[in-house]
Amino acid sequence: VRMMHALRSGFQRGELFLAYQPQVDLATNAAFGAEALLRWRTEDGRLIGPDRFIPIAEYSGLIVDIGEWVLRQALAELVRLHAAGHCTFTMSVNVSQVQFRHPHFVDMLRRALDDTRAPPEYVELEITESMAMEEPALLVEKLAQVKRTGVSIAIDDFGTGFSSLSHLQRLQVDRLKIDRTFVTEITGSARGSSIAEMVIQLGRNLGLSVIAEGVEDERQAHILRSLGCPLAQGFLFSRPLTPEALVEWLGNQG
Ligand code: G
Ligand code: G
Ligand code: MN
Ligand code: NA
Repeated sequence: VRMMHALRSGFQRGELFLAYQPQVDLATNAAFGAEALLRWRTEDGRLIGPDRFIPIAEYSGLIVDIGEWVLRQALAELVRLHAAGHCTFTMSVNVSQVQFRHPHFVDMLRRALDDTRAPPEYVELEITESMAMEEPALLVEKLAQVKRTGVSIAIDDFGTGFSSLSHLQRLQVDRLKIDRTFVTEITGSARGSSIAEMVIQLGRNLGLSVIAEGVEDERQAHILRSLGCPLAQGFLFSRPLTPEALVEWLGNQG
């Protein structure tokens, strides 16, 4: 309860900010986009990660306002990046299930796109695999509405849930994100690499884009390339960056 109050006042005081982690094409290592990641710098200077405060934001309902702020912030950054000459850059934004289920979610998305003048075709929303498995009929319809705004959809943490093939086919998703745990296991156990391999294969068979997350070293990148994984993000390429550092990092990429 104390953290909930601290989060509410911290949010109002502007203590939340976004970090942007570049996403790259594995064939060339060139960045094509970034994922916006939420951070909380508290009054006393501590940095708190989303894993700790998103559940509280969801439980308290604060996530609806925070999520709208995150979306608008990320869309505004996308517009700045395009204006700075990175005109095909994409922006991925995480969406909580509480936020997504809110009856006004699609209206909120449309207004945010209109107000910021962000081009929807360069915007991706990330929903988790556990969300993608729930309430099939409602979800299919809502995703269809979201897709009509022009944004694309990625399934985050893919491989941790149990999406059936037929269910996945009914959802209008565009991309699967291989969960970091399967990337970590790729150099070790055969089973770890087989899950990553399965997701890459699944993406190919269903005509979906695939991105590996949490890529930390060259060995992992090499194996992913050999498995035919097209895209990646992780510390090997870059940590999440401030907007200024992202622009500088993109400049240094040449
Ligand atoms: O990189 P990081 O440790 O910040 O991410 C931890 C988790 O928090 C990830 O699962 C990520 O998807 C989630 N996350 C990061 N930013 C946001 C956000 O803006 N909204 C929501 N709902 N989840 C986020
Ligand atoms: O949305 P998602 O849960 O996938 O968020 C990605 C999380 O993983 C964020 O917390 C981000 O900071 C973190 N992350 C990004 N790249 C790496 C990496 O290479 N290694 C590890 N351990 N974490 C990473
Ligand atoms: Mn994510
Ligand atoms: Na993830």
